[in-house]
Amino acid sequence: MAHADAWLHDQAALTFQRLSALVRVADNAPARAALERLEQHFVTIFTNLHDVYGEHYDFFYHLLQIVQVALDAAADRPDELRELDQKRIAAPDWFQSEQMMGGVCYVDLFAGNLAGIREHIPYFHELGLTYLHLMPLYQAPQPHNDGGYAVSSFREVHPPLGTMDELASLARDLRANGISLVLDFVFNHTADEHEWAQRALAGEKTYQDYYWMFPNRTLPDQYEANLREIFPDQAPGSFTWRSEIARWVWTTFHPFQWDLNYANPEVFAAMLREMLFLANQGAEVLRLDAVPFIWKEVGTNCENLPQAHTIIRAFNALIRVAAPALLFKSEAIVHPRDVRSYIGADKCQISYNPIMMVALWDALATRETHFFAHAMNKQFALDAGSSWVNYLRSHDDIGWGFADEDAAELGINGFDHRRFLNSFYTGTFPGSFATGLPFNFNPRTLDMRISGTMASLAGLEQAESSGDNLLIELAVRRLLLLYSVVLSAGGIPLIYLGDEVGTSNDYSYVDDPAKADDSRWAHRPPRSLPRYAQRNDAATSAGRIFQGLQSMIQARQRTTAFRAGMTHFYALDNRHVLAFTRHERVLVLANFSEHSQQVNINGIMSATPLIDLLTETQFVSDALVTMMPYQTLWLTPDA
Ligand code: OTU
Repeated sequence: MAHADAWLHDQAALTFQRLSALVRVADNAPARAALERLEQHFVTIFTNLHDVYGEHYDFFYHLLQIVQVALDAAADRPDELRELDQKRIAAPDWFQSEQMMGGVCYVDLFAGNLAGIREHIPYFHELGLTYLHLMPLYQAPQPHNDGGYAVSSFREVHPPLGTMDELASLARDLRANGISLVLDFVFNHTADEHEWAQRALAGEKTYQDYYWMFPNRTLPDQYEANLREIFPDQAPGSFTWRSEIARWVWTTFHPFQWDLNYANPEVFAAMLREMLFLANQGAEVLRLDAVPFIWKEVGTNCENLPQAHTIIRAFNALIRVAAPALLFKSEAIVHPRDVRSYIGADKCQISYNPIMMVALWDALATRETHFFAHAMNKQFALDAGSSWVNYLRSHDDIGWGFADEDAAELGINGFDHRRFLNSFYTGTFPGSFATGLPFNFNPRTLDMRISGTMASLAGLEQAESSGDNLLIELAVRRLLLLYSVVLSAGGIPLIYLGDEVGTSNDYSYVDDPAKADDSRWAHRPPRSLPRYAQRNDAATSAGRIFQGLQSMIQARQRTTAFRAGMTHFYALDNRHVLAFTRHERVLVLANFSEHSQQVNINGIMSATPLIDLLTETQFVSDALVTMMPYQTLWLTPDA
């Protein structure tokens, strides 16, 4: 241990002694257990908080406050969740299981309200879900709230959806049915209607210090010189003038989303309180929204700074004290290096995998899989105790965030390739099957992202409107091909509900003035009654996709080799076919071309006969495997 570390450890031990005499701890067993966990995690808590707040003259006071928040939340934690804590401590790798299967939806769009979600529990079972992410359902400004990502109160559910008590009881019902509730923790910013923002607007200095505020353009101009614009179309710039207080307010996203100032330790304590409140309602995973942006330093782009990681580590350690069952999911849609930097047992245990998501859409457009294999071999493996959430699209746009270095190693020019992908997925590239929409074209950088549902991006929308059965068949196969990779690569697969029955883009958002300028609404369609009604009819595309996906999910859940970890990617001679092995037991082959292909699996999996887990048929092969257009095989030795 370095000298400075040893000094800090000694300080931590001394500090714990002083602090444990000052904190309030209820006189009961659970409170004493929380204090023990505090002692166990104190070095981590102390060193990380000291890193970001140690310079404050009253650091010890803030430390005491923060620790008290954790102990109070531990005391308030319902018994049932304490039992869950014990269960998760005993089996910390639960989320890496092959049983894990995720779904995500907006409460109102999928089921009207929370009561409607409860009624769909049998459906979630039918599909095989064990993880349900209900997108922001909190009180939010109307009608402009960035799809709920501007939160006015983390403690209140948006009234038309239900109440916080209903949410807590839904969490219990879901858990009783083997489904973990995932909620958003939108912690980079609050809505300008949040009480803190309102009090800041009323002139209270304490709350003005919760945010980033400037009397003139001097500092905003200095910061802005290096900032990326996230929504250049709808919300150019990163600061908003508020005449009520004559201040420029930092607003990375929309003007009504105010960035919180984590350089202020009171903000850390206040947000910890909100976070633990949600944990105690029964959320098992909190999705940390917009992680990269939580720390700012002039002269930097204010994304992915070291202190952002320190803050996550401090939150993580405090969670171990107050709500040990809870996991963090990182939402960092940035350069692969930075995506990976937030993941770990001591930071976010799980993370969206935008790296694989982008590589899959790339392979689908190009019919070539070498970039996929190359990028995944560099970027996919994670440390023990963490896992990917593998997905194909979310409620957000798709940005082509692959590493230019990785592309260059294969002779691909990143900038040109992004322009190709944008042209392909908006359907302007000749022969494209996609009907995606542009999102936030930036004329300065020529950057652009894509909106679209699975059905629209993979060609089903176009095929169905042509009525051509062959095209429909190809589109269905493309969808199942993509899911077959997401389900087998390692990590929690996540389906945006509606995609499993092939729902197309919903273009009606253009008629709603509150949504018209944000094409992401095209891929947030309401639950399609007719398509869900067809889900068991194999004569329909909805039925083909649903049944295909359902049986793949069942095959995944029967196969322990699909638990997280140990994925090795191969670059085959045949560039159209993607190949990887799982725990050296299963070989996944996926043909990304609409033509039959032959591949040689010699040297990857030699045992014969093999079983295809998808069709449960025996597969006697020599080294050469013939694959149908867009076919996937999950091959394992016939034991
Ligand atoms: C997230 O996304 C949410 O998923 C969005 O729905 C919100 O609009 C936004 O935060 C603000 O709360 O830029 O285009 O690297 O990429 O946080 C979507 C992270 C986004 C950002 C991400 C953001």
